[in-house]
Amino acid sequence: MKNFPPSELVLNDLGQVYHLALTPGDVSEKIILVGDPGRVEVIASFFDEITFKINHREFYTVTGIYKGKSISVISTGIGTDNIDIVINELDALFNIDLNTRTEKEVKTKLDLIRIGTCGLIQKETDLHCFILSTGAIGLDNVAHFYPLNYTEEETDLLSAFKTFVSFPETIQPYFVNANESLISKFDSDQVTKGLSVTASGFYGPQGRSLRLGLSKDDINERLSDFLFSGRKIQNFEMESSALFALGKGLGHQCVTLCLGVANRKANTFSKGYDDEMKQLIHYVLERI
Ligand code: R1P
Ligand code: URA
Repeated sequence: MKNFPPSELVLNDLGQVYHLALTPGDVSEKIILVGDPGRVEVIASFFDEITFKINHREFYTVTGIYKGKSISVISTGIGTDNIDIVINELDALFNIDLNTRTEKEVKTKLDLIRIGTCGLIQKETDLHCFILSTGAIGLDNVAHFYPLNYTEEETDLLSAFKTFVSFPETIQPYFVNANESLISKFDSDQVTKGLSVTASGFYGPQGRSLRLGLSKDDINERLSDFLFSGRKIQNFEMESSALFALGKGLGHQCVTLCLGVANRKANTFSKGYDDEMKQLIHYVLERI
């Protein structure tokens, strides 16, 4: 059986996984992931009881009970590089015996639900709408480091996307669907379903131009016009591609719901979204 040495499976002096500072039993099998550590407290304020809390770097974890269900919420910080850490360490927590450093025979399948904010790229989509990501096009590179299998539909969509939007060869997009069973829990007329583009930055990689300008300036136009089997791109955010890819590769169920806080076509940004974010959190908590 494969043994994971200290350089690969990194544990601190307390036996906790290195970045998240968690030990088995600290978190539930239903986990809400958020970018902003401040959003953890907001979600925890909905819990009837808090059973565990820890804060290390940008990774703030709270476990609690919501209407009889045990749920954890963890902040990932911004970006797919952090998602690589969070998903690998959460999977290790459940599916590797941290004492013997060997893979467990019986695996635990996690529900990983991201609640985020996003930039809308269809002009007619209103600020503060809820976007349910049915799949994510990754403009980051995290998934390329793993031996992942893509479905025929994922491969076809990616190839249509690469033909429609031409990127420099240094950018190699990938595409992964969210989990069908989680999508069906959140699908209603309160959400707009669509594809997400996961960008490797907030400014240039999402077509924002400040002093430095852009090497490729028509990208947002092309993204908003892309259509594949009735699926169009609704938003930009910065974590879902790696979440869906690594989650699926490790056997977990993943999905993302985001609140639209910018409309890139209308050149608008929310003046405040605390109440709408609470409504999205409530919408999610009631369905998991
Ligand atoms: C950028 O402002 C951040 O907001 C979005 C993006 O994905 C990125 O992390 O999500 P969160 O609000 O969850 O952080
Ligand atoms: N998050 C993003 O990644 N982009 C936006 O425009 C807003 C939130």
